[in-house]
Amino acid sequence: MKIETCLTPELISLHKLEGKIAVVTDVLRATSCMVAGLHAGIKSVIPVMTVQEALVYAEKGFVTAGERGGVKVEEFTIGNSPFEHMREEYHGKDICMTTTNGTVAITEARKSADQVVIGAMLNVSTVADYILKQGKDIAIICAGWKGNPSLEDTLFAGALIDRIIDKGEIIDDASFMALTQYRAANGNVDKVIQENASHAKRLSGLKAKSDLAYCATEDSCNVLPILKGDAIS
Ligand code: 3SL
Repeated sequence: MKIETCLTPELISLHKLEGKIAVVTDVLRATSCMVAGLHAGIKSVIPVMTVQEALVYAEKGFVTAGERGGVKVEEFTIGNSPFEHMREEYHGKDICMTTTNGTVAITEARKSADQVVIGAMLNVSTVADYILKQGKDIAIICAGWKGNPSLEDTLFAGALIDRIIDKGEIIDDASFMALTQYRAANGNVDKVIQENASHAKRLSGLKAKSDLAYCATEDSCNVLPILKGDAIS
């Protein structure tokens, strides 16, 4: 099993995803919302690129979710905090979601990957177990922030690689960097993110500080969201 890491969606054209499983992550906060929401009881999530596309789904009765600049889109039902996605009133519901980086990464990955799996710190071991069972080559696709790599997504890549490396082979420097960074965090992923990640600082300014600790928690949700057609479930 070969392991590679794409640090931002802008670099995706440098990776050949055909025949591979793409594990897409946006720890702060899009994929954490998906994982937390599906674990809590949401039925499915349709990721789209634009607010306009999501509003078309709203007309069909979908719950709409997401942000621009970290702030809930005014016309949407909910924003991009995992705590909103876990609310009981959305259990059993289909959600349409668009975010600045996370849904972009998913849209890019699905163009050529064999399969798209949604990963977050919240479900990293569940994703690792699945990857080990499949035994296929994988590409970890980090959402980053507007074209730049992000610390929290890189740490997720490292956390996943740490769990599968015994059965796999790293084939790029980004994967080695991610693994090294994760191991250097030495069990303090939450602290490392809160003290150093630029997006953590941004979210603290938006009064989303409680999301940070939650999204940095490893393995609180044993769900394996996979994109099937247009929907993640
Ligand atoms: O960029 C994204 O996809 C979002 O997760 C960003 S935010 O955390 O909601 O600001």
